[in-house]
Amino acid sequence: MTTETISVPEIHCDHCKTSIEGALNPLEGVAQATVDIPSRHVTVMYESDLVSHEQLVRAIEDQGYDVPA
Ligand SMILES: [Cu+2]
Repeated sequence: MTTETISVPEIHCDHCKTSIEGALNPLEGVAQATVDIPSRHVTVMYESDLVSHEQLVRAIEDQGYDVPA
């Protein structure tokens, strides 16, 4: 299991939290995705042989958020 923290500066409210968590948690290989609004971080626990960092980032970007490299 890999745990990664992804910075998403545009996170600002419960709506952001709901849409990002809702996009990540259903992905195969994601055990848990949690958005922390004050720090604007997404913490994801996942199986790296089932889902890649790039797929996680793409799922966040598909919700309309910029993920700085
Ligand atoms: Cu928001």
